[in-house]
Amino acid sequence: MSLRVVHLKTEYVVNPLGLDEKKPRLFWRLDSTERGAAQSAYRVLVASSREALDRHEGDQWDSGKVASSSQIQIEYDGKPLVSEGCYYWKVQVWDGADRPSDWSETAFWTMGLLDRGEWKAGWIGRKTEANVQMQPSPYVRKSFAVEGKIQRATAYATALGLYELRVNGEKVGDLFAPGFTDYDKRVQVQTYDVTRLLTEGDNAVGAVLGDGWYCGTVGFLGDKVYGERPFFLLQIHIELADGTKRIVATDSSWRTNRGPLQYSDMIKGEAYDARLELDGWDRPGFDDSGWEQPDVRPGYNGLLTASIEPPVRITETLKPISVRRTESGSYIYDMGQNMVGWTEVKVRGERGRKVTLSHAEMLNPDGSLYLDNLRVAVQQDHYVLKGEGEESYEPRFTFHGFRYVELIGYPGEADLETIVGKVIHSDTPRTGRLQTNDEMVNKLYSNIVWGQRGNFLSVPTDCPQRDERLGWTGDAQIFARTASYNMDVSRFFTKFMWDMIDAQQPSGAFTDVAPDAGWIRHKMWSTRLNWFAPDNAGWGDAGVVIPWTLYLMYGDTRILDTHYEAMVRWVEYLKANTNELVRPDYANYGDWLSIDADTPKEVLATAYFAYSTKLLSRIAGVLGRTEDEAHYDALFRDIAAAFRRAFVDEEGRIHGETQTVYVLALQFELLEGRVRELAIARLVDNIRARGNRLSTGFLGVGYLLPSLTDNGQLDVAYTLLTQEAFPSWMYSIKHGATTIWERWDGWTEHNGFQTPSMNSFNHYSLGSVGEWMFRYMAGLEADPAQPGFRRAIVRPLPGGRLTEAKAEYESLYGVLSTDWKLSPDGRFRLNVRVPAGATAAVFVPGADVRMDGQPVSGAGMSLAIEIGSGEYVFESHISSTGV
Ligand code: RAM
Repeated sequence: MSLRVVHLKTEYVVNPLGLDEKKPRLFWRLDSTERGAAQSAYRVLVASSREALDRHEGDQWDSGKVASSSQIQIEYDGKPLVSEGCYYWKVQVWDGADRPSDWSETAFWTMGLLDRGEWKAGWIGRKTEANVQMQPSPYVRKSFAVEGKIQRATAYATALGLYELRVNGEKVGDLFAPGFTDYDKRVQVQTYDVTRLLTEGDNAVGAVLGDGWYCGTVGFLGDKVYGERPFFLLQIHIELADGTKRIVATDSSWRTNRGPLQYSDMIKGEAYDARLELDGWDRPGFDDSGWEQPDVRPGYNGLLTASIEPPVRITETLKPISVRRTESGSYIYDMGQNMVGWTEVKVRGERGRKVTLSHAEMLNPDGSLYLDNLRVAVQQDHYVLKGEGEESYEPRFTFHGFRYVELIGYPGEADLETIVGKVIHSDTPRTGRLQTNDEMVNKLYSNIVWGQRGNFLSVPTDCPQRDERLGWTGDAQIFARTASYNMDVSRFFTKFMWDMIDAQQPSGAFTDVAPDAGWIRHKMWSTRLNWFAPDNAGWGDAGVVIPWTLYLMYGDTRILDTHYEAMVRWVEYLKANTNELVRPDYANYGDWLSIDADTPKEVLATAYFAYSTKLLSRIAGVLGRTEDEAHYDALFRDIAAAFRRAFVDEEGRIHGETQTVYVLALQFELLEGRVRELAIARLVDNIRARGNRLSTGFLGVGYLLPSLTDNGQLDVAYTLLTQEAFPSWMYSIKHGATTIWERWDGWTEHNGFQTPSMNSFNHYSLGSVGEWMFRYMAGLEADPAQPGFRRAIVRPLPGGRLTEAKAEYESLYGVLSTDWKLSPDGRFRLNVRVPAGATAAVFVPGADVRMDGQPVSGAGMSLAIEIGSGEYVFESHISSTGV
């Protein structure tokens, strides 16, 4: 048998629990050692029991044999799915010669509570303590008995705030649940299989509650943005072997108390007094007679939706690389990496002793922690010892961005074993890897990945250290493509799109920040921050760019369909706010943090208006809305013409004459003919006049190298990539950067640290060059006509000081990779691997192209070699004049 069906996923996840999608989408991969492996047909069976499926009975859905090569985004099309249903499925495929495969292994998914009426539980919380500034974290608990053998037990949990669920002494679930949403509109519900944690007889369930984004500090927006204090909602559905069912739900029969967590705030850190621990509180038999009755909130008007976002987890533990004792007796650790998460400390000492962990990204020249850039954030955690031998502590509802840790008040001698750093982020599986012969380029790529790890935490945040950490949409859209090469962000951005939709204004404007955290609703922008507008060019456009990116990378048409009307509203909003299709100059962010180059805001805003409109036309086309496709294409052309009339002269000069105006005009296809050629020359002249240096900010930087490369300037692109003089990517690396800095001039030899009020050393936006590395340097591109890498366009481009590069991307079909090497004598060798079920069009640079040793006539940069799955070797000869 040549084909094997493997790696079954439902809604992008292996065996997900608690879905609320009525038509979940199914995915599988093919495993084959043969070249050109592809399926010609498939059959999916979905059954309501494992036994039925084992008998090959698709009592829920039998797709029948479907003549199709599709392996991704297969929509379930069977009987209606019911609340709490558990569905088992498997697939059989046929190869090109119509030979059937074996059936795949069985996969499954479960549905959550689909009907609001099924929620019997009440939202429980603990009353605010008088005269306490920062409130202690409530502990809630309940003991209960189960009579009979347990067949299946499922917990559905969420909170307005954060929760850590405990069942019979064990922690259930992940960190920072239920995640950040606009709690006025929706909260995500997590589903857990707790069958093995419950026992016949006595049980206990409990939770620790945190303030989180609901009532703790959110960025610079203050605290209590959504509510006063946290509330918890839980239902455990228990099915006994005899068929009886029972529900354990939060209500007034639970008990609550304060515990050791004195406070725990995202932005202000945590304090934990181990002397106040409630030993055994989460186990049966605990005496809670001294605990209080919780109060039950009247209800909740928002939506309870199945959790979409990938859970937040500790994904790595880092050991410090050095430690130094300061004069004051504290210890300063270097973790060797700017990371996000928290520190765990081991300590032994007398009862009541307080140990403090303080976190910073950089050191001052005198070796002390550089804390100036935190604004009002306090990256400190305090632990009071109980004094009973070795104790260890790590926080729970806060996180920090840091490379250096100061350990204050430590009793005894601290060493490298005393602390570890826990790396925490949304656990989006790694999909991309990239390596070249150039150590600095490799470091740049590493910094880009760390920037993503440091900032994808429930939402794509701008930075992880100061009082900000918000879902800035401009940062997200410019980095989305890079992010989607690095990691599987399908669900992460699907969730974020709901945040954007929830924040979308009645006018149609998409906001700068999502969830908007009350910024607009509470009119904070007009009082506290009056420069804020809800429709910034390059920010609001995320509402179109992100769905398009998910379509390209995952072939996801549902995201386009679901948000189509919202995207139309955005474009129509922009149109209504133009002057003959030119967006006026207004107080927007412009090409944020560009360096010594101010891009006129009306140029930038009109260019982005054109871009969103063009993407919308393409999206309409994908969805088969041909009239809209033509309509928005015509609108795009009109905007482009208006752009040229308003801003471009006959000599190809664009108003503002910054690199960014040229880059956007070229990339968004706003120029034509000779003027276009002249504009390219002007862009190159600008770069050269600056000594081969860039000047782009957040919006220009992502397209800088792509627009140069697309327009015959690959050598200039490579020069910028490896430029080491200020400003450049490599400048930060030369000065020790382990993440991407917010600003090109975050620290310079001449001026030291930039303005502390805005000087993050872990902001991913300027790392959007990662996209170019994958798409152009390594040559791994998605074909929009066959998205999700069903057909890849492989076009590697050697240049500059790079002589070797290899990259892989784990697409939904499996691993696609390139590996190239350019020898000093011009011999070019390229290995390409294409996963089963996918194909590739390979463009080989140079002349005398050979595939697997055989000459291929006509092949090159303008004529592709079409290949199926498998591994291939290409060779060519590149003359000294380049590709
Ligand atoms: C800064 C944020 C973010 C950016 C906005 C305009 O405060 O850090 O990165 O998008 O401003």
